[in-house]
Parts: sequence; structure tokens; C-alpha cells
Amino acid sequence: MKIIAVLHEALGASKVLSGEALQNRYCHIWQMDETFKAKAVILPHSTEDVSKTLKICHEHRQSVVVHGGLTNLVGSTEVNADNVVISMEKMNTIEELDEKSRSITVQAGVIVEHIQDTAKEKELLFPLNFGARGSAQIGGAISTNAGGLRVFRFGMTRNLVLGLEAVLANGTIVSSLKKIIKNNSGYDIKQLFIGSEGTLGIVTKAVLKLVEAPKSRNSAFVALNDFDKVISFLKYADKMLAGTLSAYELIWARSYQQMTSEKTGKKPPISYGYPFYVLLESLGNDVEKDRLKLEKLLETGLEKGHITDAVPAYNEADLNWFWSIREDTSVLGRDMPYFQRFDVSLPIAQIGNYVEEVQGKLAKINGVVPACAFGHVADGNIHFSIGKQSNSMELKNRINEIVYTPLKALGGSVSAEHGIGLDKKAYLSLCRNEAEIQLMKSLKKTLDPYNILNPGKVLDI
Ligand code: LAC
Ligand code: ZN
Repeated sequence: MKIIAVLHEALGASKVLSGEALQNRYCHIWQMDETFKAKAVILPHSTEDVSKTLKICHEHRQSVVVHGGLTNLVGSTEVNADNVVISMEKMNTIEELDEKSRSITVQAGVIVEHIQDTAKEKELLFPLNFGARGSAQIGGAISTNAGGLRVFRFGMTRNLVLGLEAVLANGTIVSSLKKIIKNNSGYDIKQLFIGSEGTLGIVTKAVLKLVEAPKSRNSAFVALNDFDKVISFLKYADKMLAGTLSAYELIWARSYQQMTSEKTGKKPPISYGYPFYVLLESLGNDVEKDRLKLEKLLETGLEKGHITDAVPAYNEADLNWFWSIREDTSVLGRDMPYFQRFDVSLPIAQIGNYVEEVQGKLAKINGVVPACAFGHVADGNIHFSIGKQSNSMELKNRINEIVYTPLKALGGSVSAEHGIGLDKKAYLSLCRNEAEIQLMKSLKKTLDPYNILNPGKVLDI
């Protein structure tokens, strides 16, 4: 317990929680009734606090896990009783919005939706968007290089970070909070901290890129008869909408039925009976013309046989209805006591066959509901939510093997956007070769020689 006394001394008692003070903290946004055991939870108010904490932890060889909004889906924020947790919730200030350079400077604990709302007030858009935006913190989104619903047009989190400040394992602050888009002056150091899940350093601040806010937002649900049409209509829509297509979300029939079942209180915008549904979005700058353009797309898409049915969102209420169907994925697989989630990536042309093959294999296992599939198909990123009766390790591994094994030959990835964390560590070598993994390990050893930062996540050292 010596280290707690040292942390108290350095930070002040109010920033160091331990013992009973941890009882009302929860381990995950979906398990708010479950607490966790840790040596202490540190609540830094500044980068200097994070630096002091890490310097002490480094000296004491003390392992550290960072907590943000706890929406992670791969176990990256899991804690054991020997860990010190650094929770970023008090570092929740938006420091500056610069309309001219179209950037926003934020502390790591700011909620993603708060950044979106603040940008909107100035007629700007922070394009990062995903279902958990109301809870997820930007530091976590950066640490996991979060993807989401508009990657197709605006890129992953990585593409939206202009400048970054992070603290190294030994407490050194590496700050480069520049607002510039182009910076070819040597290695792009910030990329080390983006997507490395808190294993190479702790993100404390970022300068994020904003774009002009769109004036129009149009969406439609379409139904399609086979997977080739999903691809042909994507190409057609992208061409017809001339740069305004911003989302193209595919939902397989079984998932669509669950997402609009009576339980959810959401009606299906298009009737059941088709194998594929796509929810698409265009963001443009001319309300009237953009609406007509989308209507024209649906009309000619039907005429040319790309799609078999289509329903546009006619107003704000429709938009919210359509998107809430897609965003609330927690309804999938929930009729079973346990479930497994996946976020694989593979070349778009292979997705139809791959999903069919995976579902076929899963259907043969007793007590497993053939996977509900959906995803950001335009990015080659598909999710599965697989419900199951048992939580046995054997079944978990069997399902993992079915989903992950084909990805090697297909040139895919075991994680498109959620990261590796604990859940996918054993499968990393399916999509990363030996030379890549060795280089990752040597970076880890250089930046964190005592393996104190999120140890055991992503890689085993
Ligand atoms: C989504 C999350 C699960 O796409 O990545 O809904
Ligand atoms: Zn996703």
C-alpha cells in the first residue's frame, strides 16, 4: 500500500480513491451493476497530474489501466486488483474551438457527443460518429482509433487527429498540439498513441479536425436481393450522389428483424422478406437539391434493378427512427444469456460468401443462434453479434475460430475498429505477420520497459 501513500502525497487525497471509495464505480457501461477491484483509482485534473502519477508508477513498477467512458468492446479496460486505474473523467474541458483553422482542442475526458454539439454551434461538424457517442470519451476513441458510421467519407479517428499530447510510461509529457494539417517533419509520433489501446502512452489532449457542417442530411432504407447488388448499388450511389454519400450500413435480414422486433418498439421501415437491407446517408449543402438527388437515386436504382424496395426518411422524426434502428445494436443476440461480438474487416467483394460460410458453420452448433450480421460494408467492416446458451471457454474459442480463421486467406483483419484488447490477442497473428509483431513488441519495450501500461492487452511481452 506504500504506493497509495506516495500518490496521495503527490496528488492530494481527493484525486486518489481506494478501498470503499471504489465501491460505486462500474466496470463497463453495459454492466453498471458490476464494480471492479483495483489498488486505486486516480482522477487527474491535468496532464501534470497524469505525468506525476506515471512517474511514480514507473518507479514502483506499478501497472496502470486507463478508464474513459468504458464502452470498449474487447476487454481493453479490464482491471485486476493489482492495477492502478487512471480515470480521465475530470479532464473534460474543451479548451478551444478555432473556427478559422477548423479545429477543436480538447482534453481526453471530453465526451464525443459534447465535441459534436460544440462544433455544431459554430456550424462545423466533428465527423466521428458511433452509437456510444453519448458515453465514450475522446481519449478512448483516440486510443482505440474508433471507427463508426461515417468512416467511408471522413476516415477513422486517426484521420481526424491533427495534434496530440500523451504521457509516456516514465511520466515524460510528449506534447504536439499543433493545428496544422500537414507536418512532414520526421516521424509522425502521434500515430504511436492512436490505436495502441493505452499500451504505449496515455493520451491527455488532442487537436481534432472539423469540417463545414452539412446543411442537409438525407437517409433512406433500401432492400436488395443479393450481395452483388449491395456492391453494385454502393458504386452507383457513390457516383450519383457525387461525393455526398456519407454512410452505407448493411443489415442482414435476421438482424433487421431483431432490430425492429416488437420488443424494440421500432417499426420496420421496409417490410420483411428481403435478404439485405441498407441504410444510407448523404450529407450535402443544398436542402432541396440534395433531397431530390436522393429520390432520383432511389428511383433509378429501382429501375436499373440494383434495389428492390426503398423508403426515404421524410423528416427529422424518420431520420431518428431509421438511425436508432441501426445504432441500437444491443438488441442483437440478447434473447440468449451470453453473446460474442465481432468487428472483422475483409475485401468487400468477399463479404457475402464469408458471412454465409460463417453462419452455416455456426448453425451446426447446438445452443448458438446463427450470427446476426450487420456493418459498415462500404469500409469492408462487418459485425457479428452471436447469442449463445453457454459461456464455456471451449464454445467461445470454437466460435472465434469459425469467425477468424478464414480471414487470413482472405487478407482481412480480426479487428476493423474495436481493437485487440484481451479478446483478440490470441488471433493477432492471423492478420499480422511475424515481422510486424516483433516490431510492435520492440516499440512496446522501448516506450514501456517495465510493461506497466495496460499490461497483457494487445500483445504479450
Ligand atoms: C457499431 C459498433 C458496434 O457499428 O461498432 O454499431
Ligand atoms: Zn461498428
